[in-house]
Formats: sequence, structure tokens, C-alpha cells
Amino acid sequence: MNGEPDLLIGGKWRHASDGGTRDIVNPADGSVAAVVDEATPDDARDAVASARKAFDDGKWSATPVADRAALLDRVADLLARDKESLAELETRDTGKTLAESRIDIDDVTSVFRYYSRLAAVESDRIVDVGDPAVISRVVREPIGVCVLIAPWNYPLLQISWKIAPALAAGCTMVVKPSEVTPLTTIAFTRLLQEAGVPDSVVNLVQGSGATLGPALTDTPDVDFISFTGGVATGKAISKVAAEHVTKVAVELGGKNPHIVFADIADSGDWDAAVDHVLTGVFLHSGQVCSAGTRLIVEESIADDFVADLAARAEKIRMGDGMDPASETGPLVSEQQRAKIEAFVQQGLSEGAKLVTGGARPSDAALAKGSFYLPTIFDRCDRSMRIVAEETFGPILTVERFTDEAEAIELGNDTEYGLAAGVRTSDQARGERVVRALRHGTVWLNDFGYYTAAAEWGGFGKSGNGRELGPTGLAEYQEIKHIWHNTAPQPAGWFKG
Ligand code: TXE
Repeated sequence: MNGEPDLLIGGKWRHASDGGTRDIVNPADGSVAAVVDEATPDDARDAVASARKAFDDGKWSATPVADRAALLDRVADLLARDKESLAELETRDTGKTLAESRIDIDDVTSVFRYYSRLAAVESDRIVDVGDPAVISRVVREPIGVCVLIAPWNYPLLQISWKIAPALAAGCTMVVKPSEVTPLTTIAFTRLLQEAGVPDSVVNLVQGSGATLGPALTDTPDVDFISFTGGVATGKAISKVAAEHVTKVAVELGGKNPHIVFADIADSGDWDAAVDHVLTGVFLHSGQVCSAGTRLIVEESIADDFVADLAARAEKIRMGDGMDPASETGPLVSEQQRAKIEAFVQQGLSEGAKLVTGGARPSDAALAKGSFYLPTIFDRCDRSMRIVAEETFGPILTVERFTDEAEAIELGNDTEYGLAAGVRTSDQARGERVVRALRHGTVWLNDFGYYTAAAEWGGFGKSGNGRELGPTGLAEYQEIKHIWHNTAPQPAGWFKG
């Protein structure tokens, strides 16, 4: 970053082998936030070879689990120490507000603490096979060399959901952050070294996924690929990996319904419901895989609910994330803003009713950044592309329903299945609806929260595999059954 080498391969920091670099843009004002080394495919191959060698020498996987857990705790301590500088870096890189970045760093710290504790308590299983001479054990072993690929919306958070369990399990790895937002991952990798991660256990490359992808995924030297990003990329990686029968876990975003029943009008929950729908879709300008982008609201309250939402959306203060007055920042890049603008045109041509937004802000102070106004489309239906496709920006679509069965049907009418919200004052109804929804996380009378101790992942095209929780560690482990006969006898099957 800015002259310092950004690739960590075999325990040594180096520049790209062909001297290539990439400008990293601050989306709040279009300035160059940093210049970062851009790896070549050969560099990526070196990184995989280094991780392979480090795994095969067996030192890291043989390190006692208590020592690995202690290392994870040291990482958490260093994250807490560097919280402010990491948060500022994340804000300059992604555009999100400093308040959001601080929450991200706290969450990253919690993930390391959680897997430190979990690694220390996860134990082998003894199986009773009915023969006292036989000791049958099911043990967990590290899966091997992992390639960890992250997107740009939660750069450090998402890579930490992968690095923490991979280290806890005893794996070695090659880390590739998004080429759009690599800065905190570089700083964090230096911090991992400081915490004492042995050379070659964590290798880091930077650059375009299309260029480095084959070297990282089309190889028999990798045992597990954990990917978070777009559906098309997830599919492409899965196909390539299938050639080598490499295990793949993919988290591919969502198109998440937020269902609001009319009974909230009489329960005193109205303002909180409006607030949660607003936050659920417009936080981080909607660039959240679990953003509640589809409001599915009961017809009898829809007009009033949407009017209140629009009034609040128009008051959202946009600005540079470093300014404490900003409530939301820009989109991550000009490219992403162009995509959002195309979706808005699509919505208009499909006949959706624009309630608010649908344009860049007119404020001259924001002219240099990739800002876009919070946008609400009413009178939407499921035939529209803006309802079916992940827009990954500040666009809320509104659909209306008349009874519970229709609400459930609409909520499940998506190819995705990452997250959903349900808002009702009727507990029994709430329970019925959350059980009927086919989504990986469902919030009842809340929205957006998660914990390191509970699994995260999707149904349908939102992906496969789970991160966080005990399953998030198991993804990085192979299971081995050891059958040990302490008093062997002939099998006695063949008589000759
Ligand atoms: O993702 P990509 P993009 C969705 C969102 C967004 C769309 C595309 O809808 O608009 O995906 O975003 C690396 N082999 N999500 O284009 O390309 C790439 O370098 C190996 C949802 O930014 O999938 C980056 O590190 N790696 C998502 C990572 O994959 C490859 C969050 C993701 O980039 C590669 C972000 C290849 N062939 C976007 N091609 C979520 N699930 O939360 C690219 N990469």
C-alpha cells in the first residue's frame, strides 16, 4: 500500500512480480486512497504453493489447539488496539460511515474471540460399537489448503468469517480480498503476523478475480474454497472446482423480503417497524447481502406505511463517511452507481411507481462521490426485474398482500433465500410465518442482527454452506473415523 509491498507469500512481503499496481478509489470524493500491488497469476500460484507446503509440513495442524486458540485471542486483542485506524481505513475504502466501520471491527473482534473459545472446546466423539475391545473415535482434522475470496461491501468482516475458523481448525490459506476494497485486509494481515501466525500459514494476494481466479481455483493443490460474492462468480468457481472435486462454500447475496402485518398499527410498534424497514434497506446504501429490499406490506396499512417511510428516507443525511454527521455514505464505486441507475430505469419502464429518490443527490458537496438517493418504488409486483434481482443498492420495492398465506407466498417467491424479516404483534402468526419462510436467517420484530455464535448462510441461490457458529468451523474440518481394535482376532470370513 503506497510503496509498501502488499502481497504476502511464504512469509515474505513482496510487490507484484511484474511491478503492476492498482489505484484504490475513495468513493466519497473520487480521490485515490491508496496504490496497491496487483498480483500476477504466477504470484497467485506461488501463494497456493506456499500454503500447500506449509500445510503438508504439518507443523501448523499439529500445533496444540490451545495454542491456536491463544493466537486467535491475541489477534482479537490487536484488533481492539487498532480499531480506530482500521475503521478509518475501511471507511476511506468502502465509503461506509465511520460508525458502521467501528461496528464492523468490533464484530471482527468477536468472531476471533468466538472461534478461539470454540476451537478449545470442540472435541472428538467416542462411538460405542458394542465391542469393548474396539475404541471407535470420530476426530476432526483441518481440511487443508483454503482459498478465501471476499467481496467489497464488508471487506474485513467477511474475510474474518473465513480466516478465524480456518486458523482455528489448523488450515493454511490464500486470502484474496476484493480488488475494489483491499486496504483493511492488507493492514489486518500485518496484524496477523504480529500476533504470531507462522510464515506461509496465511498468504495474501491482491488483484482482479478474473485474472487470478484460475490460479487460485483451477488447481488440485487447494482443498477448500470459501467464496462470498455474486451469483455468476460463485457458479463459475463451483464449476472449475468440480473438476478437482474441491469442496466449495458460496455465499451469493439475496433479495430479502420484509413482511409487515397490519396488526402493528394497534400495538404501538408502528414507528419501530418503519425504522427497521428503513434501516434494513438503506444502511450502507443497501450494499448488504441481507438488506431488506422487498417490503411486503398488508394492503390496509400500505399507503400510510409507505408515506411514513418515504418521509424518513428523504431525511437521511448523506455524506463522506468520515464526517460524523453523515448517516450513510456513497455507493462503493461509479460502476456500482451505474448499475443502480440502470435498475431504476428498469423499474420505471416496468411501471413501478417512484415514490422518492430515483436520482443522484443535488447537493454540490456530494458531486465528486458515487452517491445515490434512497429510492422507493411502490406498486411493484413479482414479474418486475427490480423485485426479482439483487440490486445491491438503495432501492426498496413495495408489494402489497391481503392475507397471511399470500404474504408467505410472496416472501418465498425468490430464487434467493438469505434473510427475511417479519413484523407482527400476533406471536402465533409470527411463529407460523417465520417457520414457513425458506430463508437462512429470519428476524421476527427486528432486522439485521446476527451473532458470531449462530450460523449464517442461504437457501436457494443465496448459496450453500454456512459461516459462523459451530458449522462455520466444521466447514474447515475433515471428519475421520478411527477404528482401533485393542484385541485383534482373525476376521474368520474366508475359511481356506
Ligand atoms: O462480485 P464478484 P462483484 C453481488 C451484488 C453485486 C454482484 C457483483 O449483487 O452487484 O454480486 O459484484 C472475486 N475467480 N454481491 O462483481 O465479481 C473478486 O475479485 C475467483 C453480493 O463485485 O463476485 C472479488 O474478490 N475469484 C455479495 C470476489 O470474487 C473471482 C457481496 C467477489 O466479486 C473471480 C458483493 C473468479 N473467476 C456483491 N471473479 C454478497 N454475497 O454479500 C471475481 N472474483
